[in-house]
Amino acid sequence: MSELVKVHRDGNVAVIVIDNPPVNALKNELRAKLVEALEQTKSDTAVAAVVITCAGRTFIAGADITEFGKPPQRPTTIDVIAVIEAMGKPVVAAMHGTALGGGLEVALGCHFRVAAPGARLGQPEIKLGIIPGAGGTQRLPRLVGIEQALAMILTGDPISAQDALRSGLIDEIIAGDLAQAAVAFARRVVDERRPLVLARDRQDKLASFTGGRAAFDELAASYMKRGKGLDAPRAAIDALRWALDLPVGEALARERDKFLELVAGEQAAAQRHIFFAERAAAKVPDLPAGVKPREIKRAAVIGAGTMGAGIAMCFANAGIAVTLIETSQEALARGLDGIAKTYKASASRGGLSPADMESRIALIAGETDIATVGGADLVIEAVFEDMAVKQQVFVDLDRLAKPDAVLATNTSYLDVDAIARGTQRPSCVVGLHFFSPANVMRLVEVVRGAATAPDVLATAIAIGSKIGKVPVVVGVCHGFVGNRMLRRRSVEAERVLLEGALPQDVDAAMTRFGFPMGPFAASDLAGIDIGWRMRKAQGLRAEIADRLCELGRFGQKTAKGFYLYEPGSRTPKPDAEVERLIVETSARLGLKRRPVDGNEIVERLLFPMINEAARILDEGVARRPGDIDVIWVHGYGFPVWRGGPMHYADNLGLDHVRDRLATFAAQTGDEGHRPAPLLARLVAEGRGFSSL
Ligand code: T1G
Repeated sequence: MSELVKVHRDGNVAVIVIDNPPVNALKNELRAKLVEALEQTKSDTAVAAVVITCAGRTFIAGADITEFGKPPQRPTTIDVIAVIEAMGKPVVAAMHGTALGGGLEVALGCHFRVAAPGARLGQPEIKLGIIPGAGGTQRLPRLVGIEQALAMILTGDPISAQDALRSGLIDEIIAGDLAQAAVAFARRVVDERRPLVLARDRQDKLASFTGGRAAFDELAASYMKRGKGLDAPRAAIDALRWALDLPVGEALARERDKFLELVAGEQAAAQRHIFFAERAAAKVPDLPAGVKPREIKRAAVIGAGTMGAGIAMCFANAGIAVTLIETSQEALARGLDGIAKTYKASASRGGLSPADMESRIALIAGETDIATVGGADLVIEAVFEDMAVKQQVFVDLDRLAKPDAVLATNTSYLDVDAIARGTQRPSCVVGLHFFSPANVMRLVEVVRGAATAPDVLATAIAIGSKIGKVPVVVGVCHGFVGNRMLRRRSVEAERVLLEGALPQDVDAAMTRFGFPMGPFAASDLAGIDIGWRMRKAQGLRAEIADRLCELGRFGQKTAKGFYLYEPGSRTPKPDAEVERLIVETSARLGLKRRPVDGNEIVERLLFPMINEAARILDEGVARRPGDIDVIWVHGYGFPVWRGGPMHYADNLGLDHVRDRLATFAAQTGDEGHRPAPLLARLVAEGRGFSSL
């Protein structure tokens, strides 16, 4: 056959082995070879059954995403499945690793499915802005029922082999040699003359959904909540409804049309961009080849505040023992209580089994003696955002931590090099900037200091992935990448308030754009006083925000900020007192208020930060525009279906961004709006950020 597809016989069973590293993606050539192998084994009368399996670390992890956006080539995955369904002899899919997307759809086309105990099976297409396009929306519900299919397709999250067996997705879990046992399974099927029932012809599971349209819509609505602005969730729900309402052939055709429409769309292109940018962000081209990360068996976190506690949970969630260290028993108890409460809440929502909860809590040890860092391979400092306080902690860590420990700071803004210089081992110091809530937000900015050793950097990236985060390597500057850009947005948000908008106008425009929350509601949630204290320390002033803080309005924690909050409520309510304060401040500053529409608000808040990003790229603080997109999507709620600020700017056209910035510069007199050299250069050359 070929290296991609090999066929060997085991008695009367033919074994088709797919081998397309790293993840056996179903690329054009592979599909053609697979059809060839199937046709060959179909016509071979000595072959009574066929097993499809994969070499390497995983079963087929889906279609080849790099082929999307290009004209589809035959045979398609649908063609492959049609050949399987017409084989006239049992075909068994033997799955290990991650059977995903088109890979699971191929298995759904087989007569039987077996899996290794550690296998995970899923339809993650929704995470790429598409729906399953090779029958998954029709065959999956026929095997597992509508509820399970809705959950798998609308979340895109894989299920375990055990759940797959329980739900009827697979016929058997096989420990040991998968291919061999799959051959034995196939032989049993032949010997027992088991009927060859195709998933597409099954009705029993669909019929068991007796709730009717109302129940389906109610179930579907619960998934729509999380898909704000996304086209794919709506399409996936329609497709699953077709499974209930339409003959399978017609439903499959409609699924295909919808898939082709979505895959050619801007949202899917943006989400593909983020998929590949996430993987690129962890790559550091100038790291010497063969650099090995240090092994992290035990971690320690200094500071049990909101961030420290969340960071400790990340390690426990990944099965890594962690010591949470505080200066006092009270502070430590507060941190540990918060962690227990968070786990209990998750368990009560069914997000965690009681056993898992207990085992994670057991992995977190509390201490008030900083000397206990001596046992840790990685120490993360998460104390108050003050340089002197942080430097003192690092002097202690330098003295107490073991010689090969990695020392990380969770600072959000401060100079990692200055922190490192306070130690005798600056090469062991790196920034690990988590985002609040640290146990939820997927982003970690890995801040590479001037002295950070290659293996320390490699360790920071590896541990970031291990604890389920998306690590993005950035350089040292005030606020690194994300917060440096955020500051541009915050300054501009204040400005449009003074020029004529109100907090609710700005937040409405930004949530319409796709952010989960507007800047002023977000500021109230985090606490306006955090920025206030920082500005005071830097001698800076934000007219409105600082005035609110002087009035004791710190946000949700004082039930007053940019908005009012009813007791026990987190719903922001516009406040006439704030409006009065804003109007008076405009008058005091001699500014004539004017209407500021939603589109201008979006451009005023995003373009200056995109411009700042161009400076950040020019300085090398970020290596790729895609890194910046990943940072904003996973750290700041930038809508994934817009692909991040740099991808969004390219879609708009950089000349438009440049021209608007020039207008803003004239309007505000702010030099920061002058188009950055890189932006001007790209426009002059007719290029986009994606060309970098
Ligand atoms: N196509 C092309 N390349 C892929 C790929 C894919 N499906 N999956 C991974 N890669 C590349 C990836 O870019 C990286 O490359 C390398 O493989 C290792 O990946 C018809 C239309 C399988 C869980 O969405 O979720 O099927 O950076 O670093 O952490 O209805 O990859 O080394 O150059 O992520 O071990 C559905 C996507 C497609 C699964 C492994 N499938 N992949 O994670 O390795 S749509 C997916 C993953 C579809 C059908 C529809 C993960 C993984 P490089 P990695 P990993």
